[in-house]
Amino acid sequence: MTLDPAAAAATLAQARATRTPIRAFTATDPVLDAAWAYATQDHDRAARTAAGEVTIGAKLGLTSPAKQARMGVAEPVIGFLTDAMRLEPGAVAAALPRWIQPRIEPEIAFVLGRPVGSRITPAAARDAVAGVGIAAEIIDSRYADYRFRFADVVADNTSGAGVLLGDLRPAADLPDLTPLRCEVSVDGEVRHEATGAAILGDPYAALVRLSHHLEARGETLPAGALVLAGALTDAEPLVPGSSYRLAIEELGTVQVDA
Ligand code: 0L1
Ligand code: MG
Repeated sequence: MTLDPAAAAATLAQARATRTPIRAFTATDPVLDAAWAYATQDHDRAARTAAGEVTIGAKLGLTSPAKQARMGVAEPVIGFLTDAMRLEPGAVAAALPRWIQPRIEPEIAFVLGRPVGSRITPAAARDAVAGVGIAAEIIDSRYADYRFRFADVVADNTSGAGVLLGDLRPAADLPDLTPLRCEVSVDGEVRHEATGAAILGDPYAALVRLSHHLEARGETLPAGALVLAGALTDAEPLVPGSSYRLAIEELGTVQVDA
């Protein structure tokens, strides 16, 4: 019998709370599918809501070839963001002990100017965004050594752990995000480079994809919701004492001292 999604969500919550990584569920149950995975994620979200967390938006993951290749999952994944995940850059060092194996990655962030709940075109996706900015996402897989398959990582809320948002610019100022250059440096050394096109060919395509997901689930994100379009590059492990600089042309930088 397939593992109960409520039980899987509880196991993941326990892993998070005790900072003890677990084995991927698909290692013992390889037929677990997307429906099971999103049902598990929904249980996790309901438990967090019951504990007082407020959903503030959504995140896409594995939207770039660099991340798909590295993680061995060839399909984008979608998770949720809550207010408890928002962090200021100066708070990261103190927060490190709450994670198992944290990594940091550069993202393009959108703040919606109007609700999104049904399928939209790329042009409508641009029109739906009020503000665009750089974000640093902290991911922290609850699976040992980040070994998982599609269903596992979706169930684990796509490894979501923290979000640091840089300054926002009016989206109308930046109609084309594809050429913007991104650079990730660790302790002054450039480790990763990409452009906005790394995200599904166009970061706004991530919002189109999210709109399909929301419509299928009968869910709407309101104006003001935060959407992370996915990492432009591979992630870097957060090592205590190291400094991280994530920069995207026209969008600014996020600087983190771990
Ligand atoms: O936000 C992301 O790109 C993470 C998706 C999950 C895969 C991972 O843990 O890197
Ligand atoms: Mg990410």
